Order: sequence, then C-alpha cells, then structure tokens
Amino acid sequence: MSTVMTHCQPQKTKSTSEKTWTTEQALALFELPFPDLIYQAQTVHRQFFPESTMQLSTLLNIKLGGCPEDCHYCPQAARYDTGIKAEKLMSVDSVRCQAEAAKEAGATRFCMGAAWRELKDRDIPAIAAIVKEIKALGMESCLTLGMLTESQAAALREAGLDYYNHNIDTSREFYDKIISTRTFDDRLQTLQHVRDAGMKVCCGGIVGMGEAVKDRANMLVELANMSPAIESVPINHLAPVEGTPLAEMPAIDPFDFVRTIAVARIMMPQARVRLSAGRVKMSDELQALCFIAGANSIFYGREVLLTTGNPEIQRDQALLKRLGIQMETIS
Ligand code: SAM
Ligand code: DTB
Ligand code: SF4
Repeated sequence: MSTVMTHCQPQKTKSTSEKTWTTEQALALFELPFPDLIYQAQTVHRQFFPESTMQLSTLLNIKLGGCPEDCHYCPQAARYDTGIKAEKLMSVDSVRCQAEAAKEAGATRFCMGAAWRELKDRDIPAIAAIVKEIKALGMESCLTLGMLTESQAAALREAGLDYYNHNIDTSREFYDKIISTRTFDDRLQTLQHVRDAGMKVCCGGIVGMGEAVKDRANMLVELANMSPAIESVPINHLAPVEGTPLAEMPAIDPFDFVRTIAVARIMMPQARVRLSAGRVKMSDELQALCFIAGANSIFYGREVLLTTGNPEIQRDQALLKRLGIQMETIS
C-alpha cells in the first residue's frame, strides 16, 4: 500500500471554524436533501484536506472492565452483566509490544483506553511510562482514562501525551438518559483541563442511542463551538452489547449515520473526523459513503476496539486501496 506524507494538521487556517453554530443552522444541514448535504460536505472537505488520505489510529484497551460508572452503552460498566471480567492495568512491556505491531502495520497514532471513571494520582507514574514508550517509537499518543484534574492533565502533557480523548457522547439535553454518574459539565471541565495543559483534544459522541436528530445537531453544535477548535472528532455508531441497557436499541437508517458525519465535517472543517465504533458491521460501500461525507480517520490494526469488533487489517487495506485513499504517515 502506498503512503503519502501529509501534515497531521489541516492545511488551511481555521477562520471558518471560529464561526459560532446554532441548533437551527445544524438542523438545517441535517434537513438538506442527501445529495446536497454530501456535495456541501465534500466541498468543505476538499478545501481543508485536498488529498484523499486516511489517518490510522490503533486502539488498545489497557485496563479492561470493572468501571463504576453507569454509561448505558458501555459493556465495561461493572453493574451490567456483559460477561467482562475486570483486569489490572496492562504492563508497559505489553503495551509497547502492541504499539510496535501497530506502527509496523502503518498506524501513526496509538490510542489507549482505560475503564476508569477518573484517573487516580497513584496510576500516573505507570501511565507516564507508557506514554514515553509510545513517543520513543515516534508515534502520536492518545489516552482516554476518564475525568482528569488540572494537575493530572499537566502530568500527562509533561510525559509527552499528544491527544486526550474524552467524549461528550450526546447532546446536553439527552445526556441524562444515558449517564447519571457524572454530568455533562464534568466532561466539559476535563476537556478544559486538557486544553489548558496544551494537549490536543479528541472529542465526539455516539449515534444510535435513541436520540432525536435535534440531539445529534446539538451534540455537533457543542463540539463545533469549542474554542480553540478541536482536532479530532470520533463519531461512534452504537455497538449494542448484550447486558447493557441499550442492547436492544433498534438500528438507525444508515443514511442518517452518514448525515451525521457530513454535518460534522461541515461544522468542523479543520478536524480529523473518525469513523469509530460500529465500522465492523458496515459494508464497504457504507464506509466509502462515510469517507465521501468527510470521515478521514479510522481505528485500524486490531480486530477489537475496546471490547467489540473492528475490521481486520487486510480488509481495511484492501478497502483503502480499492478507493485510492492513501494512508497518512507522520510528517
Ligand atoms: N472510561 C473512559 C471514559 O468513559 O471517558 C474512557 C473509555 S470510554 C469506553 C470511551 C468512549 O467509548 C465513550 O465515551 C463512548 O463514546 C465510547 N463507547 C463506549 N462503549 C461504546 C459502545 N458500545 N458503542 C459505541 N461507542 C462506545
Ligand atoms: C471513541 O470515541 N471510540 C473508541 C475510543 N474513543 C476509545 C471506543 C469505542 C468503543 C466501542 C465499544 C467497545 O469496543 O467496547
Ligand atoms: Fe466507564 Fe468509560 Fe464505560 Fe462509562 S464509558 S462505563 S466511564 S469505561
């Protein structure tokens, strides 16, 4: 597979993204005829990302299960009977081994998740050691460990962490239908600490949890109005897991999922928009539609995300090759 050198940052200034978006404007995009929306998303996409490239991140679960939170979608919440047994934090050596394999397969960013409500100070030395190993491999690093205090964010930055992922998950209005053990504002506070510490922000949400189109619009308004503009936006399709409260959630129309990607692209032109959870169940054609709508990042290189499935490397490589999309490399 051929690769291309591109900058990890978008190639245009961010003036458009400084615009403040309203619910009405976002809803108007969602209500466009599908071809008009895709045309608009592709137009914006090409201005900010003139080359057809895909950013490849590999995701590893470094602390499985046993989480005290009640996120209704999550198989790692201890309170749901999902058959997942809690494990300890992975060793630095095991993580390095996985990161080496990810680099070998062509990923430029190594993302690690922990089933924690929040980071505990006692775990910072182990986490910092992991970050240093990733950086020593020349990869970008990203962590998602739950809530952070100001000093914890500074410690992660000090260790060399590039990105912190912390999702708002849905709109402020729908949020308490999904999570009761921490607030929407708790999430915004962690994101502020991440920004203040000088790290890049990875923040997105989930589609298909029973939310209305207006909730999708409001989630994107919240994300697009963050200042400075966020660099990375994961759009997850709910992966329904038996034992969780959302296990029986009916599937949404795939075109509505694509619409969410397209609106995210238009409202956050500078960001890498990641087609995240749920990709394994999508056809190649549906994924291609998501890429045309503006998704230009995927989780790649492992057949599991945190606990659910992800496409195998060969399938992704073949798909990118068929579409003529080049794998991004670190500039
Ligand atoms: N425990 C940390 C936290 O919640 O901030 C980090 C890991 S958590 C699993 C990261 C994100 O994964 C969640 O915010 C959610 O957006 C996404 N996620 C979790 N389970 C999911 C599912 N079943 N389907 C889609 N996305 C999911
Ligand atoms: C994100 O927005 N999606 C990833 C990552 N950030 C950590 C996680 C998806 C998890 C899907 C469910 C699972 O595999 O357990
Ligand atoms: Fe815990 Fe994160 Fe899962 Fe919520 S999403 S239950 S905080 S691991």
